[in-house]
Amino acid sequence: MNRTTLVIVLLCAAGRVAWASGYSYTVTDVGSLVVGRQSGGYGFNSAGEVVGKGFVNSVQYHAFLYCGGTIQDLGTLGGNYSTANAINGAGQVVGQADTISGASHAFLYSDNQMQDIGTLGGSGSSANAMNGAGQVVGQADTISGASHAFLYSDNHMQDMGTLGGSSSSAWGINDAGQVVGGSYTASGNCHAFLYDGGQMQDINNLGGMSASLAYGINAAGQVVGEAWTAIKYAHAFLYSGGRMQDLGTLPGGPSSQANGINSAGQIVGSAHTVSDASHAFVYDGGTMTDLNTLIDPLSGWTLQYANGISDFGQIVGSGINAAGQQHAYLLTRVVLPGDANRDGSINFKDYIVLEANFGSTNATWIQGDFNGDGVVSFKDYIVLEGSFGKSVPEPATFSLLSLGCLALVRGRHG
Ligand SMILES: [Ca+2]
Ligand SMILES: [Ca+2]
Repeated sequence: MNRTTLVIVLLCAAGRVAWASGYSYTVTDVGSLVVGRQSGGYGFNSAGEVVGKGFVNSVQYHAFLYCGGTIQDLGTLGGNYSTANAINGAGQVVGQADTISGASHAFLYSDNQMQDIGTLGGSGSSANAMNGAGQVVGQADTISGASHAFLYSDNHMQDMGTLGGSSSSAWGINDAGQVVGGSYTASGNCHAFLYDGGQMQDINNLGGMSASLAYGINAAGQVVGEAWTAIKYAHAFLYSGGRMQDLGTLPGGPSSQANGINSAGQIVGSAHTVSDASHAFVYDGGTMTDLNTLIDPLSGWTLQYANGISDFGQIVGSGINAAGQQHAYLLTRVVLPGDANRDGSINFKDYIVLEANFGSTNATWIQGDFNGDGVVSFKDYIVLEGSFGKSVPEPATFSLLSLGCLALVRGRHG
């Protein structure tokens, strides 16, 4: 078959009925520390290492680190409980763990050692996020007993202050050192903040929203979180370019919260459905989609919470698996054979990529080497032809129904 013939074949393929049976993500069960016990996934890095907490008996839970199919108990600071909230590219883990005295303290786990990073003079602290440079943020009790957002760097815990009220907490930090969280104001409302260059800025400017909390920030300084309306339901928000935008809810659901955003601006979180279930969502291109519609329904999973999304499109969270147990999960985007530009559709854009690189050696997927033999050849055309016209499922149609009566969602983790 010469190339002209192939173009004709592809044109004919394009006229066929669109492929409709694919799924956008595969689900990896992170497992549990003890067989039959629950786990939750709260953070991960680009290497696919996942951290969270797993029950070790009916009441106690420990921080875990999952890597390549193996799950490791990170222990505690001497007490009964610990939770890991974030891991960076260097494999450093942060969270909070009980000490022998029963106080919960922020920890930094590095080189197989869990280190107590202390408090701001009070009894307790917790670490919620960390960036690539190892800077840690969270909240810690002060000498006066108030809980303040902190920034921990170079073995020093700094009090970030508040927006004028009694307490604050920090939930996200990017590699530029910008920090987001929530703080009480002098008038007693909790407002999302962006901390940049030593200044804590109130970013609660969404019309009609009386309170807000920020949970995540990407490299471009875009912030996500949740904001409460006058009718006491939280909605996921995106703060970008000085403006806070309501991201809405799943169709018919009353509430949502956004937990993570990657450098491409894709957002994940959780939202209540019309039937009062908590479902993980991805927000991309202006649409909020229930992640449960983007996995194989035969997997048996119900994805309840999504806590982070990587620049590669991997998602970490917690849900109910086919055995009925709540486990941490890792979602990996399915790349369709022939999708050279990875936009979820196999069409002439991919053909043009392959055409441009035809005959190249030491080639990669994005250059058109779909069969992995290193050469862009007719074998790759055949792969492309076999998928031509296919695409991942379209996001569910967004519709607004009457609001249900549901409890307020609070806190980042499910
Ligand atoms: Ca494509
Ligand atoms: Ca090839």
